[in-house]
Amino acid sequence: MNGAQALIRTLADCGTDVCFSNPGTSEMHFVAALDAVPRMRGVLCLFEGTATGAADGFGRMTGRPAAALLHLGPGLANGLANLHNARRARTPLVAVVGDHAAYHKRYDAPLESDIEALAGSVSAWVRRSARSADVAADGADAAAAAMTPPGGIATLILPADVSWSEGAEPASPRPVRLAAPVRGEAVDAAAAAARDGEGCVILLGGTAMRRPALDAASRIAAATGARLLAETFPARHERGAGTPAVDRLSYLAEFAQMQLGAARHLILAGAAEPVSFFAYPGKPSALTPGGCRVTELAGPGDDVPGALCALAGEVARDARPQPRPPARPALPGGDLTGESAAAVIGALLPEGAIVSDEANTSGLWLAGATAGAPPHDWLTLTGGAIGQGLPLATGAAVACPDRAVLALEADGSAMYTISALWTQAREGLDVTTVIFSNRSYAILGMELERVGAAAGGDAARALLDLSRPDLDFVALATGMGVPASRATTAADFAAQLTRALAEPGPHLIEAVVPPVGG
Ligand SMILES: Cc1ncc(C[n+]2csc(CCOP(=O)(O)OP(=O)(O)O)c2C)c(N)n1
Ligand SMILES: [Mg+2]
Repeated sequence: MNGAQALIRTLADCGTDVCFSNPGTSEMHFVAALDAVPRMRGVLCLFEGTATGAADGFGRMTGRPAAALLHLGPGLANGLANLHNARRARTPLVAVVGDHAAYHKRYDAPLESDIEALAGSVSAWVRRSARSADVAADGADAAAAAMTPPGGIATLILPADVSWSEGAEPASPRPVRLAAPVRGEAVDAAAAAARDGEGCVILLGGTAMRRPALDAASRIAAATGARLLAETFPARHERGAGTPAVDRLSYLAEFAQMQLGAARHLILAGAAEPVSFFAYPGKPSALTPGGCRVTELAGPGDDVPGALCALAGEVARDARPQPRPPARPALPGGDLTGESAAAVIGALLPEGAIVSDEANTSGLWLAGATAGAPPHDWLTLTGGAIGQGLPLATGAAVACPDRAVLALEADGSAMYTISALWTQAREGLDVTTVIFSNRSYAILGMELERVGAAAGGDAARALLDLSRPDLDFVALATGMGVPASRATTAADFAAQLTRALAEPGPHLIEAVVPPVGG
């Protein structure tokens, strides 16, 4: 057995049985080994950012790592932005990066580069496999490292000669360390803070954004009057009718400060202390109100659900969770805007849907319009690096073939990784993509003013404008095998979304909307 075959068998044994791939010459033995190990599903992605974003979506939905197969330093570099988002999401993910054979490296052939340096910027674990006899053990270690709480990226650098040399054998899966147990002192300190009632905010993040943690948090809030808020960009938020309601902290620091108000206590449950997304002249970077005491109940690598349940046991023994009642907006008529599109989505969102939200400014109304829709999962742009939404939806659909996946995607962001549509068509994935076509980098128009830059002149505005020519997303999608249509009224949009959700396979709707504030 050669190294590649042993590695792939081992990864599959460890639960890593999908590989989002964009291979090159140095990965050819890995590619060839896929036929020898049919348990590993290779999924072709036409850009590495699509492969890494899809692996992120898969990992967020399954809780186990997908692999991304990348071609040397340049392939890894193309995938880095979505690996950055995956790192922020704390998604378990194994990046397999092919490299030249060891003896070839000293010739400095054109694709030679510092892979370790690139990998180090996003990875919790990096190893270069030295021999085919070791590569399976390296793969097992990589899968375990990716799963080590809170979850992270394990990068295995795979030299071509390690792949092709014989003498390898599969290795067995490694035990994975459990999340750090609940700390009694932290629960006691949080209990004292929570008893401050309305003066206390509990900031939820990571695994606190799902059940059973959400139910425990809701009981604590019901019993004490403490307020629940969530981190701005959670990896995966379980929400909708029957689930306790938790508002997310606003992206805009001004609003986030209002939400935090004059809190005297901030309890962190799986979330970091809140900070402004960017620096703005004369504005604070840290958003914790002055004089507010911060108590960490549980960090991201801790047993966050266990800690919230323990806290509920202390302060909310008899309280019950407060589920959000079912409520859907009525289907609107009239113009198609971000607001009316959100109402249509809220009216039609299927039960069990997975939403990949990169709607950006056009998504302002989505949280409100979908809050009482049937239960669903909401995936957000954890690391702020745009171009995540379409790949993320692709990986989520591979992970959950029985669930409807909805990608709510801003036009500018869509263009970074538009090739994800082709993978959706190739794999027959049930993804409905809504492009919010406002023909602009609208948020940057707002940021131009917020940072206090000189009022945008024509040259500045031209860099934020996506017209001249207008992007034709219907043509782009159909050119990649995804049936598509364009909606310009709320009624069109409702009819097209109804149809897209009812039919299997991928669909795209270009929703032409005016820019927010424009
Ligand atoms: C990888 C990466 N490159 C660039 C940016 C800077 N950036 C932030 S928002 C944005 C434009 C977003 O436009 P669009 O996706 O159309 O959303 P809209 O603002 O129009 O709602 C850009 C270029 C970024 N966040 N990440
Ligand atoms: Mg836009």
